[in-house]
Amino acid sequence: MLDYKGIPYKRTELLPVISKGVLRAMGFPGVTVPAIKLDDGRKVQGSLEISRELERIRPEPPLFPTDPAEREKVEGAERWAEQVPQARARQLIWWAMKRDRTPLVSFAEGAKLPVPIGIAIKTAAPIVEISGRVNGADDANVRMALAAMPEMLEYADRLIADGVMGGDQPNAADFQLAPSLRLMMTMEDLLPIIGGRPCGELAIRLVPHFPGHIPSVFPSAWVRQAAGEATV
Ligand SMILES: N[C@@H](CCC(=O)N[C@@H](CS)C(=O)NCC(=O)O)C(=O)O
Repeated sequence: MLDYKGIPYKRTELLPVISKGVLRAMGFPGVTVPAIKLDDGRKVQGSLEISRELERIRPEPPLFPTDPAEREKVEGAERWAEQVPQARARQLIWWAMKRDRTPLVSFAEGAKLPVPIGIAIKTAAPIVEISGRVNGADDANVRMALAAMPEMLEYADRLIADGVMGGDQPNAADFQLAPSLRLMMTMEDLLPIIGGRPCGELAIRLVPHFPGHIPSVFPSAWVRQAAGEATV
């Protein structure tokens, strides 16, 4: 959204879990990223709050339609993307990391971390454990997220077909959805399921390069469900 609006910024990468303490120390009210400190010192936290604040400080190009009815639809899609795909992406990824955290290295490509990446990965077990717990990355939630994948992707495709998302100019809902789907597409199990669809193409268009690669990790029956194939 910052790039789209042409707002210059400096990006600070934080390690999961440790990020909470850093954000608190910096005076942010909450403990989650994304979090932005503006030039005037104001702190804005949460992706929904950030899209609105950016729209206020730099209205062009717009993230929301001017027509109130159209805006309502985009806000609804943005909220859905923040609540559903965003949360499920985290559960899927942390579940996979609990199994095998070696793929973490691939996600750190280009990141400026305070410790060498090899050491960060070796000592990441508690971070993975806590992140898994905080995000509900357990078998039940992951099975549910995978079983609900066809419905979720169909809903996203419908929003695109209805013109709420996926227009020539990206809006706040596009920017909310694309990174979550793109993150899911780093998983070998999910790339073929999401990739060829309109929502997968949208994710690639908005986030052409997303570091990270997770080899096949889910039981094949769960993947078949995610693909919408009947399971016995
Ligand atoms: N839905 C919020 C939540 C953001 C969120 O949960 N971010 C994660 C990283 S993807 C985080 O900071 N987790 C650390 C924590 O929950 O303490 C948003 O879109 O801003």
